[in-house]
Amino acid sequence: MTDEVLVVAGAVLDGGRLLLAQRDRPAELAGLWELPGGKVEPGESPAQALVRELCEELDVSVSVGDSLAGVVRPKPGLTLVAMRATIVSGTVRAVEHRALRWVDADGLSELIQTGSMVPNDLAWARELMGELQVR
Ligand code: DCP
Repeated sequence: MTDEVLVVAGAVLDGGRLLLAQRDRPAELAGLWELPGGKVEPGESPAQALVRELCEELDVSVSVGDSLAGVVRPKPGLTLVAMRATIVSGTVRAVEHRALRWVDADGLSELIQTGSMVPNDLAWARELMGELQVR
């Protein structure tokens, strides 16, 4: 179905920290933090889409790993998945976001507790907290 939208988000973990990006749009999400990513385009695999989106949004090349467990269906026709991504070249910069930050477990916890995460991304919060805490 052409009106089914799949969004892939990247869990970029490096040295015990997770990369989060602060949205600049739309108004209801502006200022909130997310796993960067975007819509899978026709003909792309989710992994290919994530490579493209993180190049566009963060100006880095990534290799894509496995998926996180959570699958989010916030409304009919929209599905979000998250995949691990490792930076293979470049240094992240906020091309389309308001800001970027690397968080440890405490940093992620604070953003969750203050309502500063994009709501859909809370589906991955527990798994990501677990990863950050074991390090
Ligand atoms: N989204 C989300 N959590 C993320 C990434 C995206 O909840 N970590 C949501 C926000 C939007 C939808 O998914 O409702 C699409 O995300 P983007 O706007 O980031 O995707 P694109 O950049 O591909 O969209 P467009 O090109 O249309 O601007």
